[in-house]
Amino acid sequence: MSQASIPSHTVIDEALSQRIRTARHIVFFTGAGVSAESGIPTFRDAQTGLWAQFDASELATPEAFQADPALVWGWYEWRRMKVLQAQPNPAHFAIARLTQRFPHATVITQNVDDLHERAGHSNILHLHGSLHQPRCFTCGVGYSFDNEIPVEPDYGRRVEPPRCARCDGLIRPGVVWFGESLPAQTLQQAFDAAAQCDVLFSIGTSGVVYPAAQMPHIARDANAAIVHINPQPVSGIYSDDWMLIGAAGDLLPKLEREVFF
Ligand code: BJW
Ligand code: ZN
Repeated sequence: MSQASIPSHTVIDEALSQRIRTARHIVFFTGAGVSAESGIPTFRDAQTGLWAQFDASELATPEAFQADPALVWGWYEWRRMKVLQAQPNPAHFAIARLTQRFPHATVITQNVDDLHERAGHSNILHLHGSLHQPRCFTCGVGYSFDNEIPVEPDYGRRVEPPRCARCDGLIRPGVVWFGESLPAQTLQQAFDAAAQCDVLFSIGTSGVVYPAAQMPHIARDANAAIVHINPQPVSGIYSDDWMLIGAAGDLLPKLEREVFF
């Protein structure tokens, strides 16, 4: 097996169907592309991605938050409001249905939205945290949005972050910024699932952010079938991988129909 620029498997063939039907443990590893069809912007898509419009170093690092907490908090509140107004799409629902078909299924997401949960799946491994679970920057205690009046979804608006009830520190978004460690237990559970699965779907991710991007490599090393689903070919594909080109919201229901009906 070798790294390949042109993948040899590009359709849902009988070999893939067999691998899926006989799998005991399946992993769905998802990225921003899975929520794109719900209207949530990705990060690195050329025209529409967040990093095409915003500077990651000014918004997605602990240093950025310390330098200008209201800028960072306002931007994340804008994104949280977009998610609250969005609905899960056919990809989220297909993943939730497909997980029911296997003795073991693990959903590992890099996404900070809650659209997998709202599609009916309760036990999601969130590698990069959640927009919905902020915490104190100083002491780490969780903060509840329960009584908050949402801010307008205006991405230019600065919003002062709330204060911690315990130590009066600033409340920060509950996401994992560049240079920060991922939640250790969640990461270990994800590594374990990748190492034990028979098929890993890598869906809607550019696969450039580590350590999350290790998941397909760990699964491949354990002889799992790797299936990439993306409208464009992703880098780091191996010759034995499947690369299904298209939108997750189209391809996952199609795959479900072709493999199981
Ligand atoms: C569709 C679709 C449709 C569109 N259907 N598909 C050099 C080498 C290696 C590593 C490093 C390095 N320098 C620094 C690092 C470490 C760094 C890293 O990996 N950087 C790389 C970018 C180079 N990693 C970290 O810092 C991590 N921590 C860490 O390593 O700790 C140890 C450490 C300590 C001290 C110093 C250094 C290291 C933490 C990473 C945290 C990432 N955080 C973000 C932001 C979260 C908060 C927020 O939401 O604002 O997480 S970055 C951003 O990227 C976000 C995402 O979860 C993550 C991955 O993006 P994703 O999901 O792949 O989205 P895109 O936009 O990239 O791709 C979307 C894809 O969807 C595209 O392919 C489209 O084609 C496709 N698509 N429509 C299906 N309809
Ligand atoms: Zn505190």
